[in-house]
Amino acid sequence: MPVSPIHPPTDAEESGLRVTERKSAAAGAKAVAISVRRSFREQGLVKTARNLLRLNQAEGFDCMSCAWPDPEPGERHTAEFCENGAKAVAWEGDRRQVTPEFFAQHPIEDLKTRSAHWLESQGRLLHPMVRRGGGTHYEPISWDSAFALVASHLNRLASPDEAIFYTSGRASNEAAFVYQLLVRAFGTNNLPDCSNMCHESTGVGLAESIGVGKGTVSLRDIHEADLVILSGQNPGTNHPRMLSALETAKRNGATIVAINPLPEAGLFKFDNPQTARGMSGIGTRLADEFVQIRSGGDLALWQAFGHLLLAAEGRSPGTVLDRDFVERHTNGFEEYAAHVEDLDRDAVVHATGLDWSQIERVAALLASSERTVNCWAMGITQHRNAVNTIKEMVNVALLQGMIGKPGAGLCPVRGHSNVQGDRTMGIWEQMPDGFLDALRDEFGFEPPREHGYDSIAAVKAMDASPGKVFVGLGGNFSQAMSDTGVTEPALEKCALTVQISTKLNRSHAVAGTDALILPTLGRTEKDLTGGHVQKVTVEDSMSAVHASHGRSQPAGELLRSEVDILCGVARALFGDDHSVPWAQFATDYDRIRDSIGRVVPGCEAYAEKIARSGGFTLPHPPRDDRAFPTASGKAEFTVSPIQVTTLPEGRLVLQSLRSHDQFNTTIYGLDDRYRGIHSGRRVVFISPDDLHELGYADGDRVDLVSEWTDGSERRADDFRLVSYSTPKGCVAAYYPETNPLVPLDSFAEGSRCPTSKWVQVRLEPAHRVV
Ligand SMILES: Nc1nc2c(c(=O)[nH]1)N[C@H]1C(S)=C(S)[C@@H](COP(=O)(O)OP(=O)(O)OC[C@H]3O[C@@H](n4cnc5c(=O)[nH]c(N)nc54)[C@H](O)[C@@H]3O)O[C@H]1N2
Ligand SMILES: Nc1nc2c(c(=O)[nH]1)N[C@H]1C(S)=C(S)[C@@H](COP(=O)(O)OP(=O)(O)OC[C@H]3O[C@@H](n4cnc5c(=O)[nH]c(N)nc54)[C@H](O)[C@@H]3O)O[C@H]1N2
Ligand SMILES: [Mo]
Repeated sequence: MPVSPIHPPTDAEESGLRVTERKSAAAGAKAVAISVRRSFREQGLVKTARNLLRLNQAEGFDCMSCAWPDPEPGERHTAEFCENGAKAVAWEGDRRQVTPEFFAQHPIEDLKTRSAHWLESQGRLLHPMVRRGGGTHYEPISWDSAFALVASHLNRLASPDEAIFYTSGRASNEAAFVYQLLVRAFGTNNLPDCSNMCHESTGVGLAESIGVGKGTVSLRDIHEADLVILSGQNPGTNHPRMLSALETAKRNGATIVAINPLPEAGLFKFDNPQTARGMSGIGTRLADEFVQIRSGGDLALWQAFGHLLLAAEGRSPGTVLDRDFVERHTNGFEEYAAHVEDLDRDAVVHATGLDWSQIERVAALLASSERTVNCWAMGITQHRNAVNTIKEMVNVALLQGMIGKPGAGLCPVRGHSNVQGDRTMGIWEQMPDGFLDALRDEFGFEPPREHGYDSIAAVKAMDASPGKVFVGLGGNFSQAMSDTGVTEPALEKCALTVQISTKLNRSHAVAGTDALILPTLGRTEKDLTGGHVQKVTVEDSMSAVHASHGRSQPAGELLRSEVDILCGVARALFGDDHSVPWAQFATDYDRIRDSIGRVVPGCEAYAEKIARSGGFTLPHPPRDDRAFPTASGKAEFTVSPIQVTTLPEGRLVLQSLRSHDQFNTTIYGLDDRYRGIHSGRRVVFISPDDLHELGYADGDRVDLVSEWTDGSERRADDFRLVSYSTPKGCVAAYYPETNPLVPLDSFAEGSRCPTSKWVQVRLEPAHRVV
């Protein structure tokens, strides 16, 4: 069943696409120059200086570009930000404005022809807008009429489960708490979120193995580690402040191992712009060992590490394993040991594409390490076997007791700045009963117990039965989700779509019959809801919760905070005689925090704790006490088979990833400096061997065709081939251009995270010339 090619609108500048040498170091003076220049252009001089100095300071605002933690208040630099954080701040501080006149000039059909870069580059959304009855244009609407429209649609649904409430990971804890409360008071658990496409596999894998779905380290642990392993992540682009932590670890004598199909610049050398060494380009070398693994080979690799550690322990008993930890704190060691003893070495070499000698070298580093920190991101979570891969990494950590001791632990590196906090606050389609009971006791209504839709189920439901209501608290669902060719029409089948957004994106153009755009304040902006300055709180990748104070002048007078908007919807829906004090929540966020303190585990006395400079860290039993809240009360060793996939002749594995010039679906610009790509995004990175074997040359243009097990095919057309250092058989291209290629049913077992890093494709000569 072939699906017609999808060619989302491309920027005119793409015709100037240039390819140069890739870089082998990240940051440096150029990064600072670029961030400051971009800031000036978008925000002007005064705002730039003010905003950059407040970024990640104790009394400033939390950077929205990633979830990497801040150092202790006394240990922060004057400039605690990175190039990409500065870009995110400048992007939000944009002086350009999307006015009602803009929407009068640009019918929705026109918006649909525009590229992601163009849409977001129009500036900040300023006015609530509505499209009625499938009309051609968005028109202005008052806030009260907008709230009434949402309420009337929701009230008309046959069941609350006909509504879907998506969250992107930027919402503050207060907004997230109010949102899930609104949704559950309405009567559904349909709370899909971006985490479903991101670290869901981590949450599931860690919860099964150690009883808590979050990482076990603090920033200090990274500084004190003697071995840091970076699997499936590109910190130079996506978590640049992590490079400072790695630099500190390195200075303290750590060894760094990077496991990645691509030699990402930030894995090798960091020119820290905060230091003279960095600015002069001398910098700090990072990875001591680069393991250029084939896509999806990580489970096999970690099983081989387990095998080799056990063998090393066998040779010199008492030197490699932490027997005491294994005995006291774990379950299932014998089965695991028997399974990995029997390792199929050929399968490992085939799955990973690595030399056995390199695997042995890294295993020897593990064996001799007293303190290992293991970090990972999307290169691990977005695979079919992601959950088992994470559990396999945990197996190795358990062997050596690398949980709950200084300088060691598991470090999933989160994506969106508050994605972890949103989950803590109840944004999840399957919150446990304890949380729902607490919600009932606090607010006096019975929350629904049946699990709701995750992101995939949401698309299927919208597709299968038209007439639903979709609400997006931030994000860009149409582009973030897999299978664009299914997701977009599914959204368009809705009776109402509501997007609470800061900037224009494609999800505003692929809209329901009725559609609302509700413009909101960003994290950097002063929130004067209720007539006084409000702060919000967020949680970072290491479970530290702290306040964020927006200080800059809002982009427009009509903008409302997310909390205010959600309370407005709730009041229209439930009236003022409701068991939840919506009106008070909207005027005083401390009231929300009081409730958070009583409902959310670990947040007792929330308001007082976040008043402290630097905030507080949520409890984490495995990290704090080596206590494992699993069913057995112990950390679980698990046994997973190694599955080796052999692709048919001429087929490749495609991974979709981020360029240096984007934040998820927000495209800041068309360059990917470290990988040598300029003025274009429709590229495929491919190994010279594959080019040769398939009869193509660097610079050729191809269409990508993905092939799914049911025989269906999906196409994305016109990409330039770029000869690149990537394992044979593994190619890479950017997200979201490649999302049309990821079948909706291609997801990780156990977590249902789309397999954005593993899609079987073939290349065809481009049939369309741009
Ligand atoms: N500037 C910026 N910052 C961001 C974001 C952004 O878009 N821009 N996004 C934020 C979000 S939401 C997230 S989730 C994070 C994403 O941060 P990352 O996870 O770093 O993002 P990706 O670009 O998806 O990169 C995945 C990496 O995994 C590697 N990889 C792919 N397949 C495999 C595999 O099978 N095995 C191994 N070992 N590696 C593999 C790729 O080569 C690539 O280096 O960043 C956050 N921060
Ligand atoms: N193929 C492929 N697909 C992927 C991925 C991949 O690696 N490959 N990665 C996945 C991952 S890890 C993630 S997290 C998702 C991301 O999915 P999303 O979180 O849905 O997408 P974003 O691009 O981060 O959302 C951008 C929009 O958020 C809005 N926004 C920005 N700031 C704010 C704010 O403060 N408040 C509100 N209300 N709105 C705001 C703006 O309107 C902006 O256009 O995508 C996933 N999709
Ligand atoms: Mo993410």
